[in-house]
Order: sequence, then C-alpha cells, then structure tokens
Amino acid sequence: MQGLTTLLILLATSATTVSAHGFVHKVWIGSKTFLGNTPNAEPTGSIVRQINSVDPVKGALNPFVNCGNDAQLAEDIADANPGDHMAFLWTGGDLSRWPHNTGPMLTYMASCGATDCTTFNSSNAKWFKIAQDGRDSQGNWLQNRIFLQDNIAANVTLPSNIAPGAYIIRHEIIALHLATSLGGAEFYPSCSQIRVGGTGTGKPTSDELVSLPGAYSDKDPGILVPNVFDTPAPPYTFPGPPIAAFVSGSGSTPSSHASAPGSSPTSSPSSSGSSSTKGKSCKLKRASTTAPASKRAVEVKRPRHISRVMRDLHVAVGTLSGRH
Ligand SMILES: *[C@@H]1O[C@H](CO)[C@@H](O)[C@H](O)[C@H]1NC(C)=O
Ligand SMILES: *[C@@H]1O[C@H](CO)[C@@H](O)[C@H](O)[C@H]1NC(C)=O
Ligand SMILES: [Cu+2]
Repeated sequence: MQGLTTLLILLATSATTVSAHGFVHKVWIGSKTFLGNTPNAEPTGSIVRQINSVDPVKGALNPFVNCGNDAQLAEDIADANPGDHMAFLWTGGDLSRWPHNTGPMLTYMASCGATDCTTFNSSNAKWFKIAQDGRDSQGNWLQNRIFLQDNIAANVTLPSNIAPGAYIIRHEIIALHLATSLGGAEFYPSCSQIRVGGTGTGKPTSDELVSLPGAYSDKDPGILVPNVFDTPAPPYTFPGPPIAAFVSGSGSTPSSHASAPGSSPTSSPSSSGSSSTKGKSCKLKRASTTAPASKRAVEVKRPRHISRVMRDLHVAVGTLSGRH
C-alpha cells in the first residue's frame, strides 16, 4: 500500500511537469513571424488573441471553445495572401514542448465582416473549416510530431482562392488522451487576426458555416473516442463540418494523412493539402531539422507507448487531485 502511494506521488509529480498544457507561442504567415502573448502576461501588440490560462477548455458547449480561455481582442492584424503557408507553434506555458500527442488538429476561419478584426467579437462568428489533420498513413497522430521534437509547428495552407478580407483564423488542437470517457476531450483553440489580400473569389456556402461552441457535441465520435488507443489505429471521424468545398477546389493536393489504414470516407479528407504542399511553400527556418526518414521510422514506434504513459499519468493526476 505504501509502495502504491509512493508510486502515485511519483506519477503525480512527474505529471505536473508533463501536463503543463499550453498556448500558441508563435505564428508564421508567409515569411513573417508573430508572437503570441503568454497567458496572463502583460500583453504586447500581437495578432494572436490572448488567453488567460494554459488549461484545456473542457466540454463541447463551453463558451471558451470559441477562441480559448477568456480570449481577448488582439491589437494587430497580419497581412496574408491566398496560398500562404502558415504555421502555429504550440508550447507549454513555460515555452517547453507541447505536452500532448493524441488527437487531431483542425483549422477554421471566420470573416470579421467590415471590421479589421481588432474589435470583432467572435462569439457569434460563423466559422468554416479549412483544414484538419488526424493520423498519418502509419496511424500516428500528426499532433505527435509537435510533442516529439522542439520547434515543430502545425502547418496550414491558406486556401489558394480565398476571397480577400479580414478573418479570424482559429487553429485548434483536440487532445484525446482522456477522451475514452465522456467529457474527457481537451480543446485548445487559438485565434489570430489576418487580412487576406488578392483577388480570390472562394467563399464557404451558408450550410458550411458553424458556430463555436455549437459545431461539436461531447458525444461526437471524434470527441468521445473509447477506442482511441486501440492498435491498429481505428478510423477517426473528425468533429465539426467538412472542409469547405471551395478549399478542396483550390488546387491544393488533398492528402491521405488523416486516415488510418482502411479508414472509411468519413475519416478523410485530411488537411486540404497542408501536409502535402507545405514542403514547397514552407519558408520557415527552424532550429531543429526534420529527422531523416530512417530516424523518423524509429520515432513513429514511440508514440503509442508514450500515449499510454501520458494517459495513465493524466488519469493518475485526475484521480489524485481532480485536475483535468
Ligand atoms: C464577446 O461577447 C460575449 C457575449 O456577449 C462576451 O462574454 C465576451 O466577453 C465578448 N468577447 C470579447 C473579446 O469582447
Ligand atoms: C510542418 O512543416 C515542417 C517543414 O516541412 C515539418 O518539419 C514539420 O514536421 C511539419 N509539422 C507537422 C506537425 O507535420
Ligand atoms: Cu493535459
């Protein structure tokens, strides 16, 4: 019994470190870099709407599913062009590496109407989806890449024919390590303000627009996922609407990244080409370089095990302290 207590305390101690949650620390748009404000820090000018806690948003109907915990208007808006490569660097609150590795990453946009977004309250915005990344063809979550290595960001390509205007771009990680139970999924949304130029004509249709909260339910198959740790990886059904049709018609190559082997059509498509086109359009300079293919093959074996450890740590902490 004493041994068990010691083990639980050890687990709880290490879990405090790994479950630091996080926020978007950096955004790249084309060749420009923007910093996000650390939650609760004195804000400086940014395009990223500041949140007040690194903790996950829990519950699909939580108002903070909109843009993150108590998200505030941001002062700045970034210029962007259709087809630009964007990247979102998620870190822990102390700028350590992102602590989660299980679950999808999704990207939505909403028009700020005639405003420049700096005064636009997004709680009633109408959102459309432009990208979603699930698992790669080996069944490994793309989210796991940002967990495994420093300075790996999530990549998104702006639709190449999107109509000009001011938009909120909402990048979201859903962490599923506790999603085997109802209400366990952790939502991490982050909103940035961009002004898209060009002469595109691409717009979502009205039936592709959703509210957030509103687009998700706690019982959605991509949010309550009892089989999330099964091997081989079962098909994954993304929550929310499909990617807006004008996006897949934009000329980017749809990739098969999101679907596990043998997955059903509902589990695809993936990231509207964000994975397949990023190599060409990506201008990022990174401290850490992509691992060679041989090394990557080794890495892809690790995550399952880590997922389980992470889940167990989280469960242990949840049991002990009611966190999460
Ligand atoms: C937006 O409106 C909602 C509901 O009225 C309010 O709770 C929230 O604080 C507002 N957000 C901003 C960023 O002003
Ligand atoms: C984003 O793109 C960079 C550069 O190609 C790559 O190293 C990185 O792994 C990508 N991120 C994800 C999450 O796939
Ligand atoms: Cu967590």
